[in-house]
Formats: sequence, structure tokens, C-alpha cells
Amino acid sequence: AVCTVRPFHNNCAMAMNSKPFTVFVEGNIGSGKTTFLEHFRQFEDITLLTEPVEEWRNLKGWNLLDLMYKDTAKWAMTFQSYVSLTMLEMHQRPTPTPVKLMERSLYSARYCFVEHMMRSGTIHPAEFAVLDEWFKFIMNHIHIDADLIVYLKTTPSVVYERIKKRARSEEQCVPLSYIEELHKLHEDWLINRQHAECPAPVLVIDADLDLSQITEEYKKSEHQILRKAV
Ligand code: DCP
Repeated sequence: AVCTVRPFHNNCAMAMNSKPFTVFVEGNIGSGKTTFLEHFRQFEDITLLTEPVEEWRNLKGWNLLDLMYKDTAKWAMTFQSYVSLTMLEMHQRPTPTPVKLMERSLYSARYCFVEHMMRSGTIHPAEFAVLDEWFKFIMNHIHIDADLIVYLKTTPSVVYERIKKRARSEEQCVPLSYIEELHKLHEDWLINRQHAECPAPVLVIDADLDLSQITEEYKKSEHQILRKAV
């Protein structure tokens, strides 16, 4: 059959099916996930789901991100619980295009951020147990599509400088040590494969480059994400 609906896809059946090719964009805070997603706005037939940071900053007028950074011990559990809900909503959102590009996933929430909170003792083991049971329940009962993970790999000191420069008000007190620990957790999950769950192949991109050079690096991933016929 000739595919007339999505000309650049070599798998017509897949393209016309409701199940999109689903890509998660992962990487440390400030690694350029949003910029990466924006690069793909130029293409047709692709749905971009940027992270719902604005929802975390305004839940019925409450800034959960700010509360979490100001009093982490008190708010981390509430914050991560809401992150999970918003991520699950993104995973479940019907996508009318053959490609779905998502910023982060339930996996990085669990394996990087919640993992860090548990190991550092920021959340009580009982709070961790509740978050972990939710995660396991979702994994066992809800199908989460995942076809590719793009890992924007960075050096902690580089993203630390970017975070300071962009000056998001909530992140003013983020120390370099936190960025280093998050980096290690991303590496353990995506490179060292220390968790059972790495749901898709990982494409590693050098995301240390600055904005003027990064487009060339992003282009290297176009083929795999758009799956253009060669
Ligand atoms: N965050 C968190 N727990 C999560 C996800 C995010 O505490 N499960 C926090 C870390 C940041 C903010 O939310 O302060 C947004 O982090 P991201 O790295 O997800 O998004 P950025 O906007 O920093 O991404 P980038 O700069 O790569 O576009």
C-alpha cells in the first residue's frame, strides 16, 4: 500500500495507527530539554508535550515547585505526587500524530528525583514507600508507550552555570552538589542500567554545547525521531 497520509514514514501501518512513536527527552535540570523539543516544532505530524512546570507552579494558586524548594522535607512528597499525576496525564494524552515527543516521563521522576529524595533522607521511608507503590501500580496496570529515550548528557558544572544564568526564581538555592547527584542518577538509569526499567533504547546527545552549536547536534537525532525513509 502507498502511504499518502504521512509521506515521510516508511511504516504506513504504524503511521495510520493510533499508537504514536513515543520519545521521552531526558537529562539534568538545565540540559536543554525544552530547547530540544522546540527544535522539532518545525516538523509536521509531531506532537510536542513540554513538561508541565507551569502547572507545578500554579495549582489552584499554589506554587508547589517553590514550596518544595523552600521547605523540601515538608513538600517533596506532595510535589512528587503531583508531578506523577501530571506525567501520567501526559503519557495517557491521545496523540493524533504518528510521533509524540515528551519532556521527561514517570521514569525519571521515580528513578532520578524520588530516588534522590529517598537516598538523601529528604522524604521519610514511609513517604517513599507510598510513592513507590503508586509507581509500581501504574507500571503493572497501565501501559506506558515508550519507543526511544533521548538523553541530553551534560556536565554538572555546565548546567549549573545555565541554571544560575536563567535565574528561575524557585531554583536560586539549588547547589552544585544536587546537580551532580541528579547527573549520577540519570547516568545510573540510562547508561549503567541499574534499574530493571529502562523502557526503550537510549540515544545519547552531547548537550554541553552552547546554543549556537547545539542545533547541529540536535539534527543528528532527527532521523531516529522522525524515522524518515533513507
Ligand atoms: N523537578 C523535580 N522533580 C521532578 C521533575 C522536575 O523536582 N520529578 C524540578 C527540577 C527543576 C524543575 O522541576 O527545578 C524543572 O526541571 P526539569 O529538569 O524537568 O526542567 P528544566 O526546565 O530544567 O529543563 P531544561 O532546562 O532541560 O529545558
